[in-house]
Amino acid sequence: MRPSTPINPELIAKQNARLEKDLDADYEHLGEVLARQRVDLEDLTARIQRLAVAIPTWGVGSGGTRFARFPVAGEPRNVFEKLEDCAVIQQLGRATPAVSPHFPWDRADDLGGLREVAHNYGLAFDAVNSNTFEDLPGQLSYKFGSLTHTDRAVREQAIAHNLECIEIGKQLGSRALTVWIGDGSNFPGQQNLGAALERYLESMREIVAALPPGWRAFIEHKLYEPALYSSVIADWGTSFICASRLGANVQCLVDLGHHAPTTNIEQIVARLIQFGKLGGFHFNDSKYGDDDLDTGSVNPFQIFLIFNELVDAELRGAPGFAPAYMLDQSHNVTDPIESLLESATALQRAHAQALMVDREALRAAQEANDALMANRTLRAAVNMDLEPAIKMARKRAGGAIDPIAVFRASRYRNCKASERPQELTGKSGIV
Ligand code: LRH
Ligand code: MN
Repeated sequence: MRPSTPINPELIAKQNARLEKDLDADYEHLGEVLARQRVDLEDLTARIQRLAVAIPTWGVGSGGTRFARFPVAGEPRNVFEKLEDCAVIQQLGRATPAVSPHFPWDRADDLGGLREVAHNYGLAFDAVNSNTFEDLPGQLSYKFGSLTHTDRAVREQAIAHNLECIEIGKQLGSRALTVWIGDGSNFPGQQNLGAALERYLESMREIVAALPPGWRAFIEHKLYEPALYSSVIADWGTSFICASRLGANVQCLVDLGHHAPTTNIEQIVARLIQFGKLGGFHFNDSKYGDDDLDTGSVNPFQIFLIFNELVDAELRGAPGFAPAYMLDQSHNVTDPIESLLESATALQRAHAQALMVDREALRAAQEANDALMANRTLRAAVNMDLEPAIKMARKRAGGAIDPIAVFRASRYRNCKASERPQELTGKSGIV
């Protein structure tokens, strides 16, 4: 059954028709350039088409900071409207066939209906995200933590929520649970650092024990925020040790914004691949902290260096290599749909450039300690203009050659603005 399409397919066809001739010429030229490097453009384009990224449901709404939130007109008010917006991103960009939901933000009484709606949009559910960093009315508070709280009753509440997320995920066809906790402390001495981690492991054992066969649990580390002195799962090392202790189906999730600014994240990725513990990513970009900016908008070279490690692992068949690629961004000043379209393309671009790395030459330069030639070999790939291949991959998959132009021409945002009246809450916070 053809997925239902929020954007009129004729508009995509009309816009593509105007751009096709130039694209074909650019594509042919790129083919000649790559042929001289013994690279088959058709093979590259096919590999670009195979990259699948999941959209965070919370990303199609406007983000915010602790100071304020400026909602975009017509932002989605429930999970069904979020799926509709995710379907626009998939229809135009053809790189995001899955969504990563967050509970209770995406709660729905009819989960079967939710799964069907997603299916009708051609969308599957990637990892479900639990939420034990916000209080719900009538619940014990997570003010002093959740899975690591000193009070067993609070830990049990947090464990039960994660088990509920697994149950929801099973009904949605998901096969992974992402566990990020904000647990930690704001003062030296406030928390017994060792005991807190012991409580974490004790709680996670109960959650991991409830994972259905074939499921994975992703541990997401974060240096700071909301805890401002110590976070229980602050870095990849802690995440790695816990994942190693908790079982083969427990892996580490790397959110790019969860590291100190100068951290060498591509090396963390290489380490996690080496030891079979790379579960997946929350891609975004940042300048200072967990800024959740658009992927590739600040430091596109870093995304390329990460994909350089991923492609290397893919080509050498690294054992247990099956990372989940997900975005996790917060859009404060752009249209979330446009930002997510551009971010998915940024991942396609980094992946394509990493596929262009002459790995034989790189390995030879590395073995010969020819630092300049090694670095030059990488930069040669990142300096390649592979846009014709990325556009052709999109067009051949039924998408728009220029998704942003089609999105704007569709006036989708305008019609949602009238369709989805907003009650201005004026409250701050990321969602
Ligand atoms: C924490 C985080 C986590 C999500 C939340 C929306 O900073 O990255 O992945 O649960 O953002
Ligand atoms: Mn994240």
